[in-house]
Amino acid sequence: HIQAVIFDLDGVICDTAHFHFIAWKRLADHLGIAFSETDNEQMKGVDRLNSLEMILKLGGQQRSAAEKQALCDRKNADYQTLIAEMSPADVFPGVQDILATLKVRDISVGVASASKNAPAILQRLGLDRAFAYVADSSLIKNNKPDPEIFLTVAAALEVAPAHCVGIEDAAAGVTAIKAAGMRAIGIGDAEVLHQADMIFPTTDKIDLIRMLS
Ligand code: B16
Ligand code: MG
Repeated sequence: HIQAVIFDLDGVICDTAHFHFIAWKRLADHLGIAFSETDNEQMKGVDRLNSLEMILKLGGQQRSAAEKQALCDRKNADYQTLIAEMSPADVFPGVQDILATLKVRDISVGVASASKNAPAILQRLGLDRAFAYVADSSLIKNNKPDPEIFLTVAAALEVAPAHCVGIEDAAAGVTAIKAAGMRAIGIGDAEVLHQADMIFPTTDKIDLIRMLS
């Protein structure tokens, strides 16, 4: 039976996925590269440098390692301005109810976000003490779709992967959860997230009984 639920952050707990898109779109414009929401879909859950590589590839452009670092810093500065105003009101509907139910049922909760901004965002949302463990993505060697981050959180929670559920809005994230040997809940488009065991359109539509049984 399920003993732990591991949440992605961007797109599951709050709508930072939208801010990532805006910041990447601005950077792509700056580089003269066409970049759509469909392109962005492939980048969800993908770490910062690899996301930049995907955009450069779209434009058939190449940059040195130092230039890439500067472009990543530029995007992140822009992104941090966008998220600066976030508050507890930005927690997606349904999240607090799910956390309350899991607590009553004594089910552990963790966060597996590829974002280096995750701790700051959780703090702004008033959720910095809501999770037993939040992965430090700077310590993760292989990013989503690799299962490492989900396995790291499961190990920290001391729950075997077979007894964990992972919740993700990104195709790369769902792939990571399945590769970790966990039950995968997809939030969003059923076509994009077809690998998931269950898909709900938004976090507040999660059927907890189904998810946990
Ligand atoms: P940062 P998640 C991911 O967060 C985002 O989906 C992805 O778009 C972003 O590039 C990545 O974090 C890195 O974020 O630039 O803040 O370190 O969905 O895994 O919570
Ligand atoms: Mg996400």
